Amino acid sequence: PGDRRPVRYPEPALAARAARVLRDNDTGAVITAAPRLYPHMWSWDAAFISIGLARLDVQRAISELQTLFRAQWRNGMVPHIVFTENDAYFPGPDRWGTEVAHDGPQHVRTSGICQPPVHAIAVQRVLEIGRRSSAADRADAERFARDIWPSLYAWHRWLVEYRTPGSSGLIAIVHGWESGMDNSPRWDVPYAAVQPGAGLPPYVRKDVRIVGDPSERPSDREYDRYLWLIEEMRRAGYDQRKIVRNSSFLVGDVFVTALFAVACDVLVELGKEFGQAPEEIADLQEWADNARAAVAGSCHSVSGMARDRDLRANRWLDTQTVAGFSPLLCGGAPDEVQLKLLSLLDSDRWCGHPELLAPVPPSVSPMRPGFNPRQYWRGPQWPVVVWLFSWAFERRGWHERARKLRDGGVKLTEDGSFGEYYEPFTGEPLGSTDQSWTAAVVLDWLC
Ligand code: 2M8
Repeated sequence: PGDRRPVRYPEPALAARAARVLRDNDTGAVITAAPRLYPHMWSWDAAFISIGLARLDVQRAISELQTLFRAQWRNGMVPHIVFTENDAYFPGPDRWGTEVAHDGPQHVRTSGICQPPVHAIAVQRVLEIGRRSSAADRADAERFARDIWPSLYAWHRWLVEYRTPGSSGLIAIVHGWESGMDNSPRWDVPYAAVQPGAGLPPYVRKDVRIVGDPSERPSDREYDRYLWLIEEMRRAGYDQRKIVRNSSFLVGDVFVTALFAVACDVLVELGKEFGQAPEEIADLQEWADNARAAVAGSCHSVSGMARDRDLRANRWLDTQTVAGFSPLLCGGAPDEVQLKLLSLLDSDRWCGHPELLAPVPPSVSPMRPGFNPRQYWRGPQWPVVVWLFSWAFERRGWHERARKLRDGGVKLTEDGSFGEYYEPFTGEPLGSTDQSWTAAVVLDWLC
């Protein structure tokens, strides 16, 4: 495919633009996830943002992660949003009402759910970059990695203690937002069972006013369910045991589980290096093994693709999305399954689809029914997802594959708009532009 977009920045100019996006989105206290659509700190966005920031200013990268972890709940949960004063986003802190929770932080307002545990990966990356920088950056990054480790351990322990119900071993989410892939078709079946009650307080969406074309966002029907789940949790006082027991949505998330496994591996490496408690390192090793086994155990016998599990209905969810490639992130699947997944990833159903502008995995295969090239997590390509696979492939020693994904990611984003997500055939940026995590992963690729 030729170039379907008018503007194409050479790499140095693209890096300069990415750096400017991060600077412009800096409120002084946090880098917001996006200038208008997401005017707060999001948990997994902050992790990716810190990786990009480290290329510009190691100190600033460190303080971003410190800000997120200062909002960590006393039980260990890292909340999915740390709110700023801005009120342009819904649902904001009043709707969440996490003040009713016993475990919430006192000094800052947060949401009451979590997001994928990619933070250890970010800490290790900031450390690597800091070490290649000045002597002062090296010393700061090392001190930071040592000091934040117990908080990362507590976060991982929370996921194991509260979020591994049932026998699948998968980490459970209680809201599609916890997956980070909000309206992915992965969640259509479990969401169909969520019946918003008559007690759902009225609300007005703000996202559709900001994104020009509302069809790029989830539907109102989907939002009713998102808001209903929050209502259930608020009524349960954000008591995790009650939520996991009763909420109308409880799904073992295979992508979160794979990220957890590899993040535990990273924490083991950091823990050994910085002399952390051996029994905690042993816990992490065990959690990584269990999570990897759960991911491998979810693979479909024919396609090889990893599956989520609806823990309310007790059944596997066979919807095929990019999350099906989760075993490639963390390893642990039998060789024949891994080979099957790699050839599927290369095939015309995924990265090898002849019409793609950039050969990186879309959120849903263009060959699947229900694929929608413009709709959020139902088809577009997401640069952060590409970054995760390229990072994991590099770590696994698959350098050529990692390089191809990185090159594809740069091709996707070289229009310099830093879209939240991209239409896979035309490369049109969709959702928000100047999205911080897109700028951040581009910086990491280019520097
Ligand atoms: C999107 O999610 C938020 C809710 O958390 C939203 O749509 O309002 C997702 O893409 C999520 O993964 C991301 O962290 C967040 C901020 O970029 O936006």
